[in-house]
Amino acid sequence: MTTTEEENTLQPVIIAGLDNNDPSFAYSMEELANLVAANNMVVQETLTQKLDRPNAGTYFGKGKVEELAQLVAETDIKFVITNDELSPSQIRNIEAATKATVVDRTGLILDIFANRARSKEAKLQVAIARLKYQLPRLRTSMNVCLDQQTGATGSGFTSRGSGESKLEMDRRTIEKNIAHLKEELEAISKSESTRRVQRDKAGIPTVALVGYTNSGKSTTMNGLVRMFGEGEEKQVFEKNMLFATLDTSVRSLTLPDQKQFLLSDTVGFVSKLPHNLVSSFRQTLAEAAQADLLIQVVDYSDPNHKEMMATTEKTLHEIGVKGIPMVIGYNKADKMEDVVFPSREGDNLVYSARDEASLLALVDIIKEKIFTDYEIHDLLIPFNDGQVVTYLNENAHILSTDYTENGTLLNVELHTADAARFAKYFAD
Ligand SMILES: Nc1nc2c(ncn2[C@@H]2O[C@H](COP(=O)(O)OP(=O)(O)OP(=O)(O)O)[C@@H](O)[C@H]2O)c(=O)[nH]1
Ligand SMILES: [Mg+2]
Repeated sequence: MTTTEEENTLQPVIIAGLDNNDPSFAYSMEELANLVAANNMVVQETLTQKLDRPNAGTYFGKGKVEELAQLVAETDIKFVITNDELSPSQIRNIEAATKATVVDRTGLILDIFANRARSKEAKLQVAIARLKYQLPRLRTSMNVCLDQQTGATGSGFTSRGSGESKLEMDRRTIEKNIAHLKEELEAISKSESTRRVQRDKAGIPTVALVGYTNSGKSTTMNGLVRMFGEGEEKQVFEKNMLFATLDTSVRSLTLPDQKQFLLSDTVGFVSKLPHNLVSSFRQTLAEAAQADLLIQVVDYSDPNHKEMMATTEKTLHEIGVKGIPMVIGYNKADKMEDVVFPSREGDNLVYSARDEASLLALVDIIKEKIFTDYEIHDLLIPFNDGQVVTYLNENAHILSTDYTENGTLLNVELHTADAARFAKYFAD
């Protein structure tokens, strides 16, 4: 199918937003258009209005609502997507005036997440967020949010109509469902957090990849796993789509000098990420909150990358991630002209996740940041204590080996704990 044919089968929508002089307004409308595309719809018309604050009843001013109604009538487009989250009555009022289905930014993002969720945990998290979003909206466009979409190829929202009565649930049922889903999620999360505690105990440092959606987190993870994974061929899902990955995956990496760390890939961010989603995904995002180091992956080739970085910082703040050292990885440098990579700028790196030299440079930075408690010593180990040499070969970085008449002389970089343990062999 050619692109144009594909576009013809996509659900056409109008996107509409209020410009309250926020300098990032144009960017947020662009982002909204990308979210629309991610939900298999296509923006056919764009309507904006300069207004300091939204009208309490109709979001837009009266004249603009009329203009929107006229546009809907002329174009026969069935969906209007707004750039902000609206109140239930605002949605109702615009729907009444335009006869179109109004979906706000939050509803749209929830829909994309619902389509993308694969693991049980992600599905539960999204389901809870959707039900919470729906509670105050019971009498409005509830079935837009309730319909389980059939798959990523489904075009746009399932429209209202025939299924409406079937889908009518009362508030109590929804509340009961939320409670039930939360219990299920908690059961899964409990085992997750136990696993996390066990890892912490093992003292293995953890590094989390964070950043805007589609910036290349999973590609970076897969590259590093290919190079340093421990027989873990398992690659995470990477794709040119928003919110490709909703699950946190953790992989163990061992570097040639035996140093080991855990790398996690986390859900991507977008601006105005719905509050309910953030709270639902808190457990998933805990991986970032408990990391020793964050690598913020940025799509350097995107002209909006500065806004995306601001969005990432804001979201991290919202989910309570603070005080963790962060390195910025300016990714996709291969897509840019005249940019030399890998190139290091302080602790940050301009790189490409598809380039091995880049990934090695990234590993160098990670090493400097997380392996701070290592020391280099000369150790003279009597031949009788051969098991110590074996241990160090497996758990430390041997820089040189000499066989003297008194035993094996090693120049070795080892963990502080091991240094204390083998201090009696020190020869320096
Ligand atoms: N040219 C180029 N493309 C890249 C690079 N890194 C990632 N990509 C592409 O960018 C797209 C998104 O990459 P992902 O790794 O899935 O991005 P992500 O940050 O995990 O995205 P989400 O899971 O959606 O948050 C994919 O099509 C990748 O192949 C790079 O260094 N260069
Ligand atoms: Mg990903």
